[in-house]
Amino acid sequence: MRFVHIADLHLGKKIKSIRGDIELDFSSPIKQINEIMKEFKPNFLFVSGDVFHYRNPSQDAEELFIEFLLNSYENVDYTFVISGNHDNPKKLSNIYLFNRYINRLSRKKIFIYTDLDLRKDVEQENLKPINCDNVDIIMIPFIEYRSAINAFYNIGVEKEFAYSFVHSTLVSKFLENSVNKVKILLGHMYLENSVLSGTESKNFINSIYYVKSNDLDDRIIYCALGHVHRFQKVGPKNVFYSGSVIPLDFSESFDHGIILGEITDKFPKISFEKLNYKEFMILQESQDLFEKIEKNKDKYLKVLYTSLSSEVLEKVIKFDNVLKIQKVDDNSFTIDRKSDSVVITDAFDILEMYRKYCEIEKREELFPNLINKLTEIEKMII
Ligand SMILES: [Mn+2]
Repeated sequence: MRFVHIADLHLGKKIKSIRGDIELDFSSPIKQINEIMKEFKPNFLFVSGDVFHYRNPSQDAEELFIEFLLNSYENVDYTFVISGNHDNPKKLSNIYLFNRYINRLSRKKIFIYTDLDLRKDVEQENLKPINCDNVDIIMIPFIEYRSAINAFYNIGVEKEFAYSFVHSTLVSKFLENSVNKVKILLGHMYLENSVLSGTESKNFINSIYYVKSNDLDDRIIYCALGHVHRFQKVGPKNVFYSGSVIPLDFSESFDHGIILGEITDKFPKISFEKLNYKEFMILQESQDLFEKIEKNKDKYLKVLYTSLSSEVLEKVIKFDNVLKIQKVDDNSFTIDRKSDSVVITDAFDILEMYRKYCEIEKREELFPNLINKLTEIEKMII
């Protein structure tokens, strides 16, 4: 049995730049994935969440995804899609309406499963894997912390373990109804010990969202994960993030692509296929800055400087490939990403979460006025 595992497409994502919003090119990577599938002929395609970047994706982004799904009808027997934290579950369900109809007419199938579906199945005690050609597929879309905790409010597990516990409970419920030996899990989650990239949503990659590797059942022979944007295997088991299919901003200067897998006798063999895409590159102020900008016409550039004159800067921003310029303090050009993955200790503390958001995203402090208002509101709720 052969499969393709992709995740974190973030279709429609735009980059803020000195010349306005730049739309990333997704049609080329999608085309490449289609071509790979045509050649590799997988039985299964796994899309592990974050299909769209914005909750209300553009018409173009939506069209691209629908075309991608139609293409997978040609090249793949079974396609599975789960929702990620970026996805609007309603949007994905609506796209699924068409596929549900086509599914009835075709031997080939497409399944889209969102957190709303999961919630419904939990309520109706109807958690069971989808069985295709003697393979059991378990799907766990991204679950928001609060709804995870609400679903299992009386579990009596400490807060920091609760989220992981909810996942292990769900997996074992699914497994109770699993009959086939080959069990595959699709999930959109932040696994403990995974190595982050720079573009995951800060609100969903803190320690309360940790899922422990041990909570992923040993009987699952391949975990196709999404959420962390860097391709990697986590731990000794066959737990893989395929990473985002293309770099999503300047913090992702490592290889991006998709996973091809083949399972014989319960042992998955995995290979990583890098795609061709436009790269992001950070240039530092130097004597040969203009040559470097010229030489990297095919990349998106960000220029860091300490002391360039405004005349030089004006010349710099005339180059189409320069998306950002940034003045950095002192002579160290190091950008500290560590401070960006600040641990948010209490997900119930809205004020604290918003403060962190402002600190990380906007790099500014909260207005005292807002603090007072929010505190008032909180008091009303409690
Ligand atoms: Mn993502």
